[in-house]
Amino acid sequence: MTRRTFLAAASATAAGAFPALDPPPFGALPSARQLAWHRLETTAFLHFSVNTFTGREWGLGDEDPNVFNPARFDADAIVEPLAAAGFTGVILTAKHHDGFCLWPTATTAHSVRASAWRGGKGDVVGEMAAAARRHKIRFGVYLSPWDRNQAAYGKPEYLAVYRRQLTELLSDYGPIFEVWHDGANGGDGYYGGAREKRLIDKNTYYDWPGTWALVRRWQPEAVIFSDVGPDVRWVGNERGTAGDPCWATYDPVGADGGPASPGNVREKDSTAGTRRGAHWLPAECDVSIRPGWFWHEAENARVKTAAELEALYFASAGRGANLLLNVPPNRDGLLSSEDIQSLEAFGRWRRATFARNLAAGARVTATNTRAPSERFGPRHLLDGRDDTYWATDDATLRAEALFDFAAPVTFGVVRLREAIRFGQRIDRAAIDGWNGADWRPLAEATSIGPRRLIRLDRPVTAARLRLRVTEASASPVLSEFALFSEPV
Ligand code: FUL
Repeated sequence: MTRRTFLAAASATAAGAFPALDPPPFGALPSARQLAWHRLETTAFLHFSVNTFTGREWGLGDEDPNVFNPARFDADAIVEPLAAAGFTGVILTAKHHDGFCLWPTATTAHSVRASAWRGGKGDVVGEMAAAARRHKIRFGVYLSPWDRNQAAYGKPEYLAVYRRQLTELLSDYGPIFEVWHDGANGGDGYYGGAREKRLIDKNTYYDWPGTWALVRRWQPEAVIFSDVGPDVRWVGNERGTAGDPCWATYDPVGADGGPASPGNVREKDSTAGTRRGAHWLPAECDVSIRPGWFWHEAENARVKTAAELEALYFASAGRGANLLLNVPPNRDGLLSSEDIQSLEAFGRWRRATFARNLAAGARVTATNTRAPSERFGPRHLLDGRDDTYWATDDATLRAEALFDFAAPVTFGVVRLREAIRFGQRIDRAAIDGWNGADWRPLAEATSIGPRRLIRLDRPVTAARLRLRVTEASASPVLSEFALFSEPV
């Protein structure tokens, strides 16, 4: 092969064809299922159960299944506004702590089968999964480990029930992208009429490794979420905000400093993660569009505005986490108009803001580029692809990329991405604008990872910009530099 054709082939096949040329990976690395999850960026949560009808947040487990009667339930009408606003998946509470199952499970009578809704023939899980497929977004399930209805809860027998429920959900409804294991575990409940308090040992009761093996067996591509992963971690708060920095690596520690497990984690560590941690365990920011997780009439006037959703987006997805926004269906089995209005306005803002990378036409040079430059040059920052990147020599940790524009650009948002399959390498970066005489600092960022969004206080106009990697733990490997302008 001549040098020319060799280089052409090398840059055409970005991933792995000539691994000897690639930067050596640094630290913990994402799995293929985690890489796919990172791309989802924003997904939606649907809290829906007997609580929707009783007004509670945590049902006791003694609810009459007949209270669940969403007369106008329409899965497409729920999914459509979410998909239109850029949510790439939905996670449904197939069972919340009250134990009421939204699918006709064989494991308990406490399900939609016992409800008057559709004469006991309804299946919320099946209809939501099908609607998600029709709207080309992913479908995931929340299955509460805590079950305040089950007589067996707290005894060894319950584990088999939980695993059968999980198996039904993972084998009967097509591809599942995420399985959500909540951390709330044990306490007062109905428990088949015992009405008592039952506590469990959070570290041992569920034999989590064995339960997770079931997920891998039935849905090998699904990510598993819990306080401790193993694929995706809770961000440590329910406000929807990641830390700054928010590292994708994390070594969870139990609340008491011992081993961690779902429901037993030192929450304050989860928000920032662990720099140089041994596990790639990125954060997910779950937050509700309303004060509560379930729909309550009294909260119709307290739905977050589009401006609040935008701020949440910057504080979660903008710091490299994923946003999991809860939009709870109401008693009709639909989203309320207040929620839909906020979603629509948020979606309009997203489309208008991120439609076009204003830096795409810039001429770009760099202080250092790894050889061969055709393959690793800084132009890859602007090509809109996530499989190509600018990389420097192994020993070069600090480097700059310079962007020259034919005409000045006005922007208010900057987006940076690392090529995370090589690990999270950059510790700090800065962006400066040339004002004709000097470089003026515009913005700084710590962790970047799959995505870092910087929203400037006010729009800036410049014809020359500089991106500086000021601190890195390994030679920087960046796949994107993008500029955007928010609609006024
Ligand atoms: C918590 C639960 O207790 C809430 O009800 C809700 O489901 C939230 C997402 O997780 O731990």
